[in-house]
Amino acid sequence: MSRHRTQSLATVAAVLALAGAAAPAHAATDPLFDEQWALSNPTATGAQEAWTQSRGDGVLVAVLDSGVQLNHPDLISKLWRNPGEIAGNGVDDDRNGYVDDVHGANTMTFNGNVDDDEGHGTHVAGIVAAQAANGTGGAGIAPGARIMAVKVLDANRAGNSSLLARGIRYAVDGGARILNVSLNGDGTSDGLEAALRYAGERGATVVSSAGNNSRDIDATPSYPASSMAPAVLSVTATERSGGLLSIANHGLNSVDLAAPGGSILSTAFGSRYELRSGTSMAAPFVAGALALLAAARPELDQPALRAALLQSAQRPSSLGGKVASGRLDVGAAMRRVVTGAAWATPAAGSTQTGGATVRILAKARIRAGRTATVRWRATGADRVATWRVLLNGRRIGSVRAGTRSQLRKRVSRSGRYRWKVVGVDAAGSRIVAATRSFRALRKR
Ligand SMILES: [Ca+2]
Ligand SMILES: [Ca+2]
Ligand SMILES: [Ca+2]
Repeated sequence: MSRHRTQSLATVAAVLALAGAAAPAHAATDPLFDEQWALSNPTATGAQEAWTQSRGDGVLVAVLDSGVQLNHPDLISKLWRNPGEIAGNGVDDDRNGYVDDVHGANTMTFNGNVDDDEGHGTHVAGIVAAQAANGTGGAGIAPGARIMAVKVLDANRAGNSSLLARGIRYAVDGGARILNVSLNGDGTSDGLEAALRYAGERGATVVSSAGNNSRDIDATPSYPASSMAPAVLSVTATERSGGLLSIANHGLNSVDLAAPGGSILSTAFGSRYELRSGTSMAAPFVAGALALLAAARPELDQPALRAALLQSAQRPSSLGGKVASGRLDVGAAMRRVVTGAAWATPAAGSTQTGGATVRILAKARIRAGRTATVRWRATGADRVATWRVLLNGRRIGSVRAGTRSQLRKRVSRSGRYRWKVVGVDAAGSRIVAATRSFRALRKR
């Protein structure tokens, strides 16, 4: 038996906001979204492009970790429910070995007590599937997915390979085909390897963090990431700059993919939100990416979806020799699995909700130092009370509907910019939104 643990706790950076706290920016959607760089920066993971096709609706993702805060406001609606189990009757109704395992199981106590007592699992679960567009916190990469909470770590975030093996079998038997394992140990065991093979034989993927020892795990393995079982998809972590996170493990043979893992904002224990860093944060972006692909192409099996992710990865030179493929680009992977006429194309520069549309009219290029103007045209948007205008995610103004439909802002620096216009109703709920990019050229 080998000891396994998560390693991200020491890097908790900050508590950013309380659930339900006043959120002035775009409260109708997700007030912390702009701080979630892995999602709000369109090129960090390609999630926004993938979302044009899929939100991961209904796909089950098992989070094998310290548990999940079940009543977190951004997670409460995202939980899997075991159809064969009656809650709170003290009976193992579906005879799977776990009493009252309604939202998942605790592999130490053989019951459904999966409440998080550490915080790590709650953070990981939110990266996968935190609820989007509910006016609270941030969003997950696959906000339509469901979370099965499998508690394999104790309050000291320690576990072992036999608890993990048990959790893998539970998740697979419960119907999960995407498992996230953000924990690592220096050794493996026959039982763990058998469970990983079992997952593969039943068509599941075990997304595993590469670990945070700044080492080459081809030379010094870390499990389950280094396991040769084909179901294992191991993930290292990148910084916002795109380079490898300094603590992240690497390995040309044993690390498959890189994904954002530096300063990741997600749900925290105690109905909060916080930043954490580590490969533990990178793996769930990949698990969620698989959920997006699975929802878009439910007839494709996990090996095909894994191949799409690996073949479409970005290959920056900074990751050369460190990772077998490259950096996650789920937008490119989506283009690989959804092709031709199947690709759903929204009208350029507009999104539509309940019959309302808005279209942004703005120059594609201006000269830095000049004033940029955004205009918008809405149809069927009678319920919109206020138009909010953002530039690169920062609110620059609000306009009462029916008064005017343009705003101006001086742009001092050259570079890429993005307008966003959001129409909200009198209660602050989002009705419609559109984005449009432009480039400010260097001053002459
Ligand atoms: Ca049961
Ligand atoms: Ca029961
Ligand atoms: Ca949210």
